Amino acid sequence: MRAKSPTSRVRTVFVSDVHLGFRGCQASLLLDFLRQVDTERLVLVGDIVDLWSLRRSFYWPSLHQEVLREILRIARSGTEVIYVPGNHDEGFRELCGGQLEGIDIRRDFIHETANGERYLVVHGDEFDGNVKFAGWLKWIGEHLYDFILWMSRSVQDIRHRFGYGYWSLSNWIKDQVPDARRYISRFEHAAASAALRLGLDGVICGHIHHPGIRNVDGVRYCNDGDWVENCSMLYEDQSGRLHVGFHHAAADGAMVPVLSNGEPVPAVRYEEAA
Ligand SMILES: [Mn+2]
Repeated sequence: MRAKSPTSRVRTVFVSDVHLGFRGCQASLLLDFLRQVDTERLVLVGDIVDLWSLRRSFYWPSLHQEVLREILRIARSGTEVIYVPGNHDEGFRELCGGQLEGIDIRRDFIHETANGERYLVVHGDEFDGNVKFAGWLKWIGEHLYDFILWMSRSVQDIRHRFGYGYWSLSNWIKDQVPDARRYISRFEHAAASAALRLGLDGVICGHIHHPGIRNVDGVRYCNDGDWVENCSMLYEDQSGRLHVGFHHAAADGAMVPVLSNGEPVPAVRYEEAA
């Protein structure tokens, strides 16, 4: 049941990179989050449905259908829902400018916070062209990245079985491999420069499955992460401040998910932006 108290209500929630139709999607955690969250505006920042994965092998469990149903229910219940399709759900970009079941579909848009700051909201694959990332990541490409995510989940399952905490192979690779770090940093600069060109205060995007809020080149770079590994979102509180949040559920105390820094994650955790 939703707790509809004015104190728990947030102004905006941004989620992306859900990848419905992909085995790695953490649909049950997302469903749990969507059922609890009370927001005036919900922004879906792309890669909500993974059409690439569906084309490779059709996978559509009822839990994934349930996530779509919950989003439609949120839209009907008076929350403004905006959908910015990404590259994995590029097929929906044809519908940009229109409405579907009360959901506004946009290629990108400018979000104004309660304190008057203006942010470019865009999925982020647009910045790949500006990112001349060398060797490693270019070589592994999209398919191998999917494989790494799958490996990461398998490692996680094994660790879970043996009583170890949450650990993400994919996040570990992103932290360890210099090329991956360089790729992320170039992506952040490309995104920041788009905001700078438009004279905005910042940019809100997803795409690289790496949540965080940072000051980059004098603007605010905000990434809402994903629901494959991080189960993260951005949210704007009533005063207009943006935060990164993580949603993890501990199953019967057997597994307490932790962040990459080793801190335990409560059932719902809203992390203050660094
Ligand atoms: Mn993407």
